[in-house]
Amino acid sequence: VWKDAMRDVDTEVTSITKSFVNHVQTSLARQPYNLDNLGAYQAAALSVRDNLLVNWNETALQYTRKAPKRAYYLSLEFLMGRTLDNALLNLGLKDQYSEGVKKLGFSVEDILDQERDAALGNGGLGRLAACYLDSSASQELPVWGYGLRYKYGIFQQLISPAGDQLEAPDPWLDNQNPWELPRLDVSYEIRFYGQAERLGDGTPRATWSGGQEVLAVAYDVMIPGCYTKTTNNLRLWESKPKRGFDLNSFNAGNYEGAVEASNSAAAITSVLYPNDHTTFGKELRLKQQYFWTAASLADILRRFKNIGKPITEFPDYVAIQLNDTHPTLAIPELMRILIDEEDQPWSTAWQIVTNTFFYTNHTVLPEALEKWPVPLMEHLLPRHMQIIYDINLLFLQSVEKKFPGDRDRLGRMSLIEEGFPKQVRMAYLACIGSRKVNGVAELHSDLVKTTILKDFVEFEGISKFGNVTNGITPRRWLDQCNPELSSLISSTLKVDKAVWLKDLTRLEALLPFTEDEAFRKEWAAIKQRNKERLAHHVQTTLGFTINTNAMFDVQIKRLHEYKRQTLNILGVIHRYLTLKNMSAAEKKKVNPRVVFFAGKAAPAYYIAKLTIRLIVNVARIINEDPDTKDLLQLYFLPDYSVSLAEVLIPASDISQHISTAGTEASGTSNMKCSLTRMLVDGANIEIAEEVGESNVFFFGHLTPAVEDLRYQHTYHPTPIEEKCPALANVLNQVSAGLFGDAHVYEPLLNTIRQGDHYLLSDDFDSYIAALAMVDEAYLDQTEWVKKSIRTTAKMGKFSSDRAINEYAESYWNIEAQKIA
Ligand code: 26Q
Repeated sequence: VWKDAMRDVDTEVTSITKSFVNHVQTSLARQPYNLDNLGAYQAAALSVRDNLLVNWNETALQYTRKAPKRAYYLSLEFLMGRTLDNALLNLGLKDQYSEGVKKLGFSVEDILDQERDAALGNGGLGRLAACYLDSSASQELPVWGYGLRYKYGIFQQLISPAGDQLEAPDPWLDNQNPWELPRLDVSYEIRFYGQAERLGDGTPRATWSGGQEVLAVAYDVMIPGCYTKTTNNLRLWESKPKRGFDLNSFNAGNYEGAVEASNSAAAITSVLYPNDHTTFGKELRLKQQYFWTAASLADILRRFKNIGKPITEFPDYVAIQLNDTHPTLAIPELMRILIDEEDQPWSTAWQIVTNTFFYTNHTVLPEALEKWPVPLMEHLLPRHMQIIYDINLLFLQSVEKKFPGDRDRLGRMSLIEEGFPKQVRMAYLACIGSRKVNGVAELHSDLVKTTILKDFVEFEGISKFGNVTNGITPRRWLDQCNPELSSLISSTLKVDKAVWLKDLTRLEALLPFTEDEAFRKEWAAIKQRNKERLAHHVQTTLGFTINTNAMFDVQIKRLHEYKRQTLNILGVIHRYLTLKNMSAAEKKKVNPRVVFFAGKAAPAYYIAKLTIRLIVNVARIINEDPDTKDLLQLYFLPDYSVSLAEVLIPASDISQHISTAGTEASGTSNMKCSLTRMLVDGANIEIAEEVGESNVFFFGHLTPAVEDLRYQHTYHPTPIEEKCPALANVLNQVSAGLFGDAHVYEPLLNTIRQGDHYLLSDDFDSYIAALAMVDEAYLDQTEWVKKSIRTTAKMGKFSSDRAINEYAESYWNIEAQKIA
């Protein structure tokens, strides 16, 4: 255990206050006596950083000395959130720092609250990457992350008076970032455009010259493990012009022209693309992808070369995980390096590549599979386009050999989709260029194998395709955001959190305590205080007064049609209309409910934005209605973030995961909310397997039915009035202007009336029935608390430690390294 008897807390507190004051004076150049909270945060962060640096240096040194096989996690998104609290907890220094800053007249909560989120991600995929970094370090695995240092993270969401989402920039680096270490000495030149010419000397080699060259400069972020010295690295690249400005234009008096190239270089890492699932074909996005993969590969190769082994042994020292198809250009880029620069034969190069990469798929929605126009690729990356054509030719030849004469199959499997323009299918390239391919939940991985990559399973064999069910880090999502629950667990189990936080299956030992009344009371009291904490937060930030004696019902995730926030809001309206028709006596039996929504919509996603507007305007009417406001409240909390999630999740009684069956790859907020998720999709099924079906509320059609239902919608449509009168009534009320804006919502409502691709009309009745069962269950508070305890007790499987160990063992073949 980390907290051994050698540590003397008093001495630690003294040295903390000393280092704090020292940073105030020397790093911040300020006086300790009139320091504000922001200054105190900066001093505390710099002081903690000193601790991390020692471990980080030692970890790096040991990896260099021992040269174990390492894994690299390539992700365009790392949704890290705040760092200080997490670092203090992982170092086991939270109490000491709280004590130290208190002595200096500060409160640790106020200091922690000064930090801005590092929001370099859209949602699930980016947060997963952050959880995996925490788990890798905590499991002492030699894993580095590679990403981009965006100047602007995910946009800040504002809600206009009319209820529309507005976007504002997120200049998160404005106050300086104490957690990053600029490595101006680590940089690479990255080429774009230019000409590629094959040597035509009987080798596959070519030259690539001309075009634009941009510098990639490294910024390192320390990733501390929990109760271990291991402190890994997240390396983020910033783009910079190779030269400051073009002297010729400058001297000719063309000042704008002189800085044009340098501006276009800096633009590459200026902003995170705020779209999940769509928007392909944008040149700047493709530039980001190449810039980042090329810089990361150059860095990995340089490190490998320092070991002094032949290049053919590269896969024995390096595993590279592709987080979705975003880094797929790494495959042709490594081919280019091996062939053009290392002079390897094609087959050797392909052997190395296909033993190095691993590809994780995060979606089976066909419209979300990444494709890039061939003309754009040819223009931006001419050499890579040649290589992709060569890969495709050899690949299709081998397919033809296995399935002679099957022209359809060749067309289906080609890396190039025919059309105007032709497009490169990135998922297929990632698949054939990788050692293994995985989905992110059992159901999803089965769908990958039977739908989008079916032909590839038939060609390459099933053993290449696997599953690693997603996980979340219990450090942030239990210990950090719910400290009271964490202490209750430790004291009840009589096990230090240093143990159970790193082996979450130990929570099973809580099961017998479901029968312990005192324990249940304490469990419920903590939930109540978490609700009050959320209510206080909403009161101070938005000015709303929330009924904390109600059930808290949350749906917190990106806005997307497939996630069906619309089903939820239409359900809320149904509840409202039902309440309006109730007698006073009937109302007495109703349990009050507060419904929270939070989440961002992609700025160009019209239907998703309209859903937000509907939620906001329904909330206005409902929350003001004297007939119902004690029994039903509705809030849209703007600007959902990791930090807001840390307040919302511990306060939730029930969370809604209600995507159309087969559409949500996994979901991860379903693992974070303490109780009850709904619908048979993604990882929900595995969650139910673990916690027991009596502790979740399933409803709706299952995945196999979806295709048939959609066929019916298209060829034998039934009017909604007939099929689902309750839903028809709700839609009509919205159309009639019950929530204002009579005509505004028609495009949204029409997605249900016509086509109904996400099957709201098929699932609405059973959704309402499931909500009624939730109400019913909530009335029996004793049984409800038992459900809550059982769910938490059985969450062990969903620790990201389990997931990362599966990657380490079954994919990367890397081992834990003890840092002495
Ligand atoms: C790609 C190309 C161009 C522009 C944007 C994109 C892009 C960006 C982000 C495409 C997809 C994303 C993010 C996807 C995402 O978050 N997927 C979610 O991943 C989670 C972790 O595996 C799963 O739990 C969710 O089910 C899945 O939706």
